[in-house]
Amino acid sequence: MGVLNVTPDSFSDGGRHDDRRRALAHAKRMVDEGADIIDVGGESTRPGAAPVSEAEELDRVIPVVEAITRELSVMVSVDTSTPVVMREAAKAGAGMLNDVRALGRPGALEAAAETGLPVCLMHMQGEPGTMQAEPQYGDVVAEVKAFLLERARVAEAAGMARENLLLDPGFGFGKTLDHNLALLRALPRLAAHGYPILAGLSRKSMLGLVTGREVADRLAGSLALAMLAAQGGAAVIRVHDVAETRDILKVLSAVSHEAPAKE
Ligand code: 7PM
Repeated sequence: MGVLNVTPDSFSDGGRHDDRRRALAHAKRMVDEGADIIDVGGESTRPGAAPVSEAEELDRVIPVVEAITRELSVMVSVDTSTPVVMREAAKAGAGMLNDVRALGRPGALEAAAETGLPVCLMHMQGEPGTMQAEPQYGDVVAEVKAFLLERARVAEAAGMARENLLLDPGFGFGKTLDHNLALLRALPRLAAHGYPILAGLSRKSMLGLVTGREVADRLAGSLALAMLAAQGGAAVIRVHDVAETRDILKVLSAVSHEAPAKE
């Protein structure tokens, strides 16, 4: 899954049309590099980011979903917690919803169920503005797992098919480095419940803490985490650097699937 941010801070100020053209070009590049899914996000979940109005989020996201659906042959995921964006994204051709609030906003459960699309349910402690202030857990693995399984149960009760749900521990969303590492080690136990796991680790601050590197210099660390997540059973890896991640996944796949013995 390739990350496509359509927040104003991610592309320069060339205006709406220019933003959309650049977003489509970036999506095309990631598809050429081997992305199976493009995750379009219009609400910055960055700690301390200003909230975005529904109208603004719709205006940023929907035209880009339409353009990618029209021009490229790839599944479009929409990173949103907003019910009206979920509905409009489905109409615009999205193939999946990705909600960092696990359908927790009023109306989100019903909206997502109506679309009939697969949904990724992610765990977050707190809200983006403040979540990294003082994350606290008794047992982070048990609590994140219980939350995700409960949200899946609620989604199924709202009419969503079990096969249409993905779970994501939400690396970096209200977690210290130790919390993130514990969740990564526990990925096989989360995957054992049978839901496909989505893991987003690319360029995250845990890599800054471990390597001391700035966001732009976290590629090697991101690839190591992608490899570990895939080995831990993640079905979808959300990344910025698609070509490089494709390569490491090919290497992992080659090692994992032993060729049939030759006569
Ligand atoms: C600042 C902080 C900017 C965090 C961007 C982010 C995930 C996601 C994001 C994830 C799922 C990022 C994040 N991360 N959706 N959306 N899982 N499902 O690093 O880990 O891209 S935004």
